[in-house]
Amino acid sequence: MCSLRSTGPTTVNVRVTGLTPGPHGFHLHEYGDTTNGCISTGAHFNPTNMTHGAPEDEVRHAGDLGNIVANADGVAEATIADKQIPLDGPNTVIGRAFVVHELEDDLGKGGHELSLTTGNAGGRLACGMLKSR
Ligand SMILES: [Cu+2]
Ligand SMILES: [Zn+2]
Repeated sequence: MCSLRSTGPTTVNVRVTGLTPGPHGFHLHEYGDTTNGCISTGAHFNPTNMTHGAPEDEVRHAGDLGNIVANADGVAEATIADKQIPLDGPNTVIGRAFVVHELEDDLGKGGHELSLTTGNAGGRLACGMLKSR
């Protein structure tokens, strides 16, 4: 059976523990590959060849999901609904990976040399592959 999904948003329920309190960049990266840890997940998923931005921006990577914010106990919980991360079709999230970063994602507006590629979000703390259902 094959199923096609319309262009409605995909909802991601996030819960990450053990973080430092505060914002952490959260992205969908290109590859669902953790052979060498989170570095193997490649760059931000970017099928339309855009620069890095905020989830609400017109110009953004499809994988740019902004920041998740950890509370004083180091727990970040979020529900993210986004139209650029479909479950089916050529730009599917399946086979890719979510990555949580060390630092806050500046959403492309920080003026740092990495702002327009990674949001200057620092190292990769955790990642998780998306396998097909
Ligand atoms: Cu990332
Ligand atoms: Zn990006």
